[in-house]
Amino acid sequence: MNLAERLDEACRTARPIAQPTESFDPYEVQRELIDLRLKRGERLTGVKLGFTSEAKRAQMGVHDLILGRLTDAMAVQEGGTLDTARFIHPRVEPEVAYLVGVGGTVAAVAPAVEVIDSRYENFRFSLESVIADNTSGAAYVLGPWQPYDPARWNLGVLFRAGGAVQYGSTGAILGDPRRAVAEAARLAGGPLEEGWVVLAGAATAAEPLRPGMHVTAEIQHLGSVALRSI
Ligand code: OOG
Repeated sequence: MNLAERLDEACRTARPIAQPTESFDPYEVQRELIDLRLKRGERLTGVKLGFTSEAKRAQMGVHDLILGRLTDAMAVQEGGTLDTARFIHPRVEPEVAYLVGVGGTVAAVAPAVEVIDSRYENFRFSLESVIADNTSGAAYVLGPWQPYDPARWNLGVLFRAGGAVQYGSTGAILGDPRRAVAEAARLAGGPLEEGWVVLAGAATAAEPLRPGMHVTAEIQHLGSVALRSI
């Protein structure tokens, strides 16, 4: 099996794989991996950025922006329940989501929680191998869309995951999270489609997602989003 097929199987069976030893083009493997999913009937719903905050770069020891793809199979309903048995070693992180409007503009903004789950053993990877693995993307939940106000970009974030509480700010994401849409279009190698979601990257370090947790991300002026795990 090639790397895309190994990653796809790891994702479907929730069994991690070893780091690749062959050489590969990271975004090309990611494209092959997403193609396998689209062939099974999944639909693209947007993109996600990774390592946009210093908290995440420091946690994972990686120092470049990365882009992954979102599909409808990854979307979880607000307030919904996620079965952790579907994943290998899932983690959750608070994010800001943007809704892409006409011509790559920002149509709306929402609080979001992303579930990441590296398909590699011990959640360890190189920049190249995490890109191939669709940047650890596993699931996401969006709160209600709010009108986008460009003046309100540096907003406080309160993140609760089980007993863990973290504080952050949306200003920690690329300095100003509006840059996320421009960076996402650049890394995607083309314009973002109207109606797509852009997850701008975590505002804090990720927390492990275990069964029986209540996870909430509350963003100043934007409201909150919740998720439960079993
Ligand atoms: C890679 C994904 C990072 C973020 O928000 O920074 C990411 C990982 O940490 O496994 O999604």
